[in-house]
Amino acid sequence: MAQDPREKVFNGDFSEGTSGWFTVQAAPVSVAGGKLCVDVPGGTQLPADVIVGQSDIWLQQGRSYTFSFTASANPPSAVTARVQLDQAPNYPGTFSQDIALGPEQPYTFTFTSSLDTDRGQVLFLLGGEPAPGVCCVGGVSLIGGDPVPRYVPDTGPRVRVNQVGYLPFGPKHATVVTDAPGPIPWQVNDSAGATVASGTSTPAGMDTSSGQQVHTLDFGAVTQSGTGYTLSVDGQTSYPFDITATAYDQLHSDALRFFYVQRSGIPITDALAPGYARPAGHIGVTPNQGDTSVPCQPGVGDYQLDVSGGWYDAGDEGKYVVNGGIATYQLLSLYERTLTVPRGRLGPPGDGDLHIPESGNGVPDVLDEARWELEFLLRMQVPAGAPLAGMAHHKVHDDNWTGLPMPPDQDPQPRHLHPPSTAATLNLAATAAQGARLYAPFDQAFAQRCLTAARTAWAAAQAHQNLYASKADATGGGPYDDTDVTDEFYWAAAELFITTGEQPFLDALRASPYATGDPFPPSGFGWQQVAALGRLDLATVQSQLPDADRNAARASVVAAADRYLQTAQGQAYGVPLADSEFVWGSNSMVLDKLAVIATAFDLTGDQRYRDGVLEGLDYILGRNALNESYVTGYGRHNSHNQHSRLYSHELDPTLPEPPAGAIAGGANVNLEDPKASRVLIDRTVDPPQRPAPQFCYLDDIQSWSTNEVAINWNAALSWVVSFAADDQSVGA
Ligand code: 9MR
Repeated sequence: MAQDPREKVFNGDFSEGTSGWFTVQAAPVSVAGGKLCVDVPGGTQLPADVIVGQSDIWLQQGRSYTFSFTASANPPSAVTARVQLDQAPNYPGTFSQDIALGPEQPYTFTFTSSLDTDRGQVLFLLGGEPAPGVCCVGGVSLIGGDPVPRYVPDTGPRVRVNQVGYLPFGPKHATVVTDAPGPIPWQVNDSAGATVASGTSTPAGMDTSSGQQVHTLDFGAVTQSGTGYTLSVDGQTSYPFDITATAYDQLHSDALRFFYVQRSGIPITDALAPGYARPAGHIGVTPNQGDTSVPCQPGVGDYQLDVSGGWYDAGDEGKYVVNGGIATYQLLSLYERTLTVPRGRLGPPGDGDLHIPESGNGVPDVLDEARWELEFLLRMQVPAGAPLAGMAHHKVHDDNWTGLPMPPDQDPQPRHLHPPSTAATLNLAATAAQGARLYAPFDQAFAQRCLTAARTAWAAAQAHQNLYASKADATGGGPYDDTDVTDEFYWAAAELFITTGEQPFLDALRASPYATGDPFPPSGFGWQQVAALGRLDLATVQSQLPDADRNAARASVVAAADRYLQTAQGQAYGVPLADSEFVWGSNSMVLDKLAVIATAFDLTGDQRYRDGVLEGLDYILGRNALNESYVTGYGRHNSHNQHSRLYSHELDPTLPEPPAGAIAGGANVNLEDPKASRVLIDRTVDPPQRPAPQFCYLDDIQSWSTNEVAINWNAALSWVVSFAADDQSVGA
């Protein structure tokens, strides 16, 4: 049934689980049949000690509201239904009703709001009872006031370009939203307004990823460097863009510098990151309860580990070996690529490139930054003598979710080591093996430590091949669950073989399902699909791999790149994603596919691949349905409210925005957070209407499923932008 457009409560029938609802001391026991039931502890003092509630309720002063719900309590108990302002310390109310609750019964009340706010709350206060019990609420509805205005994104001009810039001799494509049935004229103007090129568009019909009628156009003929170009077509003028060989230079270092400000266990200084200074997080100083001596979860082990350091994963302050693994790999790979494909424009990665604490130590900064995480990954290994010795703990994070903002040094949550997993262990084996060969010229002892840890991890994973992290282990941190680790085995075997040349690792590669299967799935690679990482390295890194195997590996990379390019060619916005692939972290899926395409360029020198990479970046930087550059600080209209406990400027203006160069997760058709679900799905029609894939995005700090920052996403951005910035042939 279509929802009343004046409905103010989201998910009042709990059809989306507890999404949008919060609880205080009320432990959910079931969400079924349109209602939520919670355990209410006995012996609390005040009604407000135990709460089921919802925030962000829009109330208009002087308007009438009907508040209805069904509720029950067993044993019978006194509860209070309340509508109030979400403002400490008094939380002024506009409606409050005490109810003697027993068997399930419907309730309806009307009231006139004395509040005028979009920060209202609907609450059930369940505390103050001597005995424990179970309370249920369902069908919660607050109808009144004006209909909630539908969210309309600010998509700016209908001409969509890469807002950062194009390389002088690279491809230059744009997309225009228009119903025009036939080709229409376009002009590129320079910053003085002079027309430097013109042509006509190509109608592309209905673009299903955006639900728009679009044309595409190609202004590749413009090769003259300059700033402030615009593209005019169909009476619309694009956001300005540059044409310059340096288009990606600053982004290249900013994307990598993101990792320094995400560091745990070290103070961030203003000298190195102006505006981002903060004390060290999780170094065993109260109120922190970690990470220098973190106990295992009950039943996992009776030891503590020093797991300080590393990077905070994302907008949360958890640290996950699985995601730390792929992010470390990509930074190391960015460096390792330069050993076989010597840098062009950028010159070799150097010491001092990134202005980090280790700058000046004689080691390229990108290796120092990756080592910050690799040292943490090594600390996550179960020590000798303990059960599952040699495995890696899957993750360490807060026991409960904290609110936003949360400066890392102020996080009061206890933290625990979660059970070891085969996937984490193989992430450790792979990255430590990769590190062993890359750090050897700089620090032989560290390289040796890495190799020993990698071998130990590999052996432990062989002995425990199916310890899977649970999808349900998602309170206070993400699950990073994975029940297929054949790809992790393949990746680890590849890295160990490349580093050591030893036969057992080659045997493991040849025995893997990926020896014949394709490690490049249509959706590309990512933290859950890592066989591609092994294959890319087998194809590109010098090793004792027999020529026939290397040639086959190379052919598979090129074949995958061809498939990804084909997907991009089917999209009027040039993005290498199928419509079904706009899921959580979709921008990283774009970038990871671009890394495969870029590797095909390295292997073949075929310009089509290089162009494909650059066109893919156009999507990330503004040539998309939302006219959004997904990278903070880059492009006229860019994402800057990403979900983060560190950069919560949207909630507290004294805090910074995410640093320039931070990429947002991107469009996610599954809209897996209450903010995006509430704002983007139109429930006033039956069935509820979901936006087209590209519109499933919100630059809002609460939309973690479309708009978070994350280390694996910035690692992908860093890798691809390093490729783009370095290209000499198009940038001359
Ligand atoms: O990137 C992860 C995405 O692929 C998953 O679908 C999602 C839900 O499990 O989790 C994402 O990772 C998040 C992690 O669980 C916790 N830290 C923030 C990560 C980025 O949103």
